[in-house]
Amino acid sequence: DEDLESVPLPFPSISMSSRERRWSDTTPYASKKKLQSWFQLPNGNWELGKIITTSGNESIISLFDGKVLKVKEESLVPANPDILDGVDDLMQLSYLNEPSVLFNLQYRYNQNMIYTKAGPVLVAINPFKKVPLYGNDYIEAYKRKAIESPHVYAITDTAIREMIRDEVNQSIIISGESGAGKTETAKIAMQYLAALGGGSGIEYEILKTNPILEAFGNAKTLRNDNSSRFGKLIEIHFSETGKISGANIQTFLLEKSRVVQCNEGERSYHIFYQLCAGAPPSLRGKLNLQNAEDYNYLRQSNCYSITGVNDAEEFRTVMEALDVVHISKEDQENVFAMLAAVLWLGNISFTVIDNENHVQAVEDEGLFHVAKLIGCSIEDLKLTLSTRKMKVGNDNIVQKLTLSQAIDARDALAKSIYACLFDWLVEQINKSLAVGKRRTGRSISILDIYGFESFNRNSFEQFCINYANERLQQHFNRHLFKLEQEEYIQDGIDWAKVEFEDNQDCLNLFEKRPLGLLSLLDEESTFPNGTDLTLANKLKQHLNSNSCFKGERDQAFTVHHYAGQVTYDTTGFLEKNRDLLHVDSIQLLSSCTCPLPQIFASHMLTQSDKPVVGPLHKSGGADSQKLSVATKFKGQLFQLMQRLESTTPHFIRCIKPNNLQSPESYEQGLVLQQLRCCGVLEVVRISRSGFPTRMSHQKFARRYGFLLDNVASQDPLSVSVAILHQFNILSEMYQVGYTKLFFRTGQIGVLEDTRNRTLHGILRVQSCFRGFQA
Ligand code: AOV
Ligand code: MG
Repeated sequence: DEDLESVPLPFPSISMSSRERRWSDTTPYASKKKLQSWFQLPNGNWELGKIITTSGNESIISLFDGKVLKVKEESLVPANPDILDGVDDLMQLSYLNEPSVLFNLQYRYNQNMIYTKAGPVLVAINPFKKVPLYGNDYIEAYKRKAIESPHVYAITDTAIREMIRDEVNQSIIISGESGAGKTETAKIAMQYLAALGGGSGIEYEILKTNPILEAFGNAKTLRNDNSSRFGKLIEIHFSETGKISGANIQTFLLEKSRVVQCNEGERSYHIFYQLCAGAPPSLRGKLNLQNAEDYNYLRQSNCYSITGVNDAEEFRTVMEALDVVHISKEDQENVFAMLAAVLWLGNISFTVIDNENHVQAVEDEGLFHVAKLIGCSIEDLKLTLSTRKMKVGNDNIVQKLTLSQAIDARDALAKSIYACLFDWLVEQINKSLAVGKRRTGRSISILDIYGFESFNRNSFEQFCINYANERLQQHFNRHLFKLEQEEYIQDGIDWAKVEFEDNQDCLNLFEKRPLGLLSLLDEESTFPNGTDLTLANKLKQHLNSNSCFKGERDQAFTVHHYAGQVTYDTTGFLEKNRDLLHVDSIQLLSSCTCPLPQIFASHMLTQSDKPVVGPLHKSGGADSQKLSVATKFKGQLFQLMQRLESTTPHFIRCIKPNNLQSPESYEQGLVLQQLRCCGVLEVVRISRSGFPTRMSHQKFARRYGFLLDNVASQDPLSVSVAILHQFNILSEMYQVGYTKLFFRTGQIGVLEDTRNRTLHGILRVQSCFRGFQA
């Protein structure tokens, strides 16, 4: 241990850029004897050992299982002294390197301490089991600050306090790969907000939006049994007294292809299985509901249930929740009718009617039930699914469809109905949660989007999801690295620059015009003769020199994302990006006697960005012109980022310890890869080497000036300096900038405590005094 005393704190390295070396501290230390050290085993895992002797550039180390090895000095990485085992902020580690961080997180994880701070960021490792960290007792303890251990509650508490103190809106931004725990974390944060800001009853409604949106927007994937297939920003508003006054939910790009198609072992949206399993007999009768196995759309993936989940029970929870958010029984029944209609659509089949392979929908129970459920005639439905009205010159003609065209028309209708239903539900929920007239404009937003995904086969959906994650990563980088560095430089502060993995190049690959992925995709989508193959060739032709891009065989391409390489298969890209619904289908919906299809049709028409070319009145042939899916999504993401920019962000990074959704295993390699790619370790480094807390001279003087024994000057800078001196804040713990004071982590805490104690004292004296007067 004496040896350790003499080891200097490693100083941030300035120019190590290679990924592998970024986190190995380079402090020469191995000449010290008996030091604990990490040694990397051939399988990549790290093991702790003690250095026995060192000669030349070779060391003899003994591992804890008794093995003694001769190793190259550079293969050793310094370990921290035992006293630092399991520290709750990685910033406290003397040696900041990958094995030390991994070990620290694992040490805590093994004791159910799934939360650890990495400087300003909260790291949450998915326990995949119930951990005793939640509920009213814990909420109360965090509220009273009786517990200091890192937690979602603690970060949410900070957000509330800063919202009140600084009068600035806050955001809690949760990121991580698919299955890492974002949605659960978002719910835990909402729970805390509801407990602290509750009282009006609206908080209960807000919590009940979760089972509804999860039923309609989550599904079982190969990565996560409850995977979010949409992005969500919930903005929770507060009144002047700090009570919740309402909320607003914005959703992003629901994966609608899942309604008509999903992979082996995955499921469609939960609500379909819940409805089939849990609908009460009267509803079953009205909707002619069958078992999930009887519907083609649900049958194709060969997966109907999720271990540990009772769909029937979940259905009751959803129905109750719909009541709570004031969706009338009548509307609820309409919603279920739409779901049943979607399911029956998938059962509609076609027969060939001529020798040109044209088809017609078969008049079987599928066709019959759909017509009944949406409220149209069987004949109209049959025509819509089997023909397309065209305008050739001045003539209106009716074109018959081939089998694949008819199936596309049918599936497009099913997807549209479902996506419209989802949007409509969110709209109803927002009406119910609407912030009253007494809005203060103060809010805390929680962002929970679909996490980074990489499957064996990746399609348009993964392309969009991973693009969104790329944007979010940029926001994270901007706040924690770029802005930080810029602010230091602007204010004349001297500090060591930390290298971080900037993902700007990858974003450029997506967004650059005219030669970026999105532009080229849109261009090809507007060409009548464009196909997924011509798209792939075009991408390869224009982007092959881009270092984030690689053309692949067949019609595939690879993108180097911040979180790893993903190969996308362009099959289906154009169709999904165009996302066209036949005018005939919109026309059918608008003529239905049921209220929801009518609403959907009018939405589709008003949402198209250019007027529809004579579809409804004249029998024109054009499909409704609208923005492509990718472009619309990009616009949404830009808007989202703008909204987040105006808030103070609080970041939570969710990590999954294994790919099996299992509580038992902690795979070092997997955790490390996530820590590396999302820059958690750089954040620690920057926080440790930097001055994360800052306050303008004015604000600092105003806030703590009254604590001064002697006030010699009114000038904010002089007052600030006097405060720093009176409280003996060590000079290496702060820097005085041109406009602001910069503090190392934890320094402002001392002053805040004194301030609170003093204020408390003053209040007590005042109330004693009043009591005395009375
Ligand atoms: P995600 O939101 O990050 O994935 P979830 O929040 O759905 O991931 O978490 C996946 C599963 O992990 C949950 O269903 C729980 O079983 C478990 N889990 C996560 N956090 C906790 C926790 N704090 N305590 C207990 N179990 C937990 V995705 O939506 O797929 O990107 O698109
Ligand atoms: Mg999720």
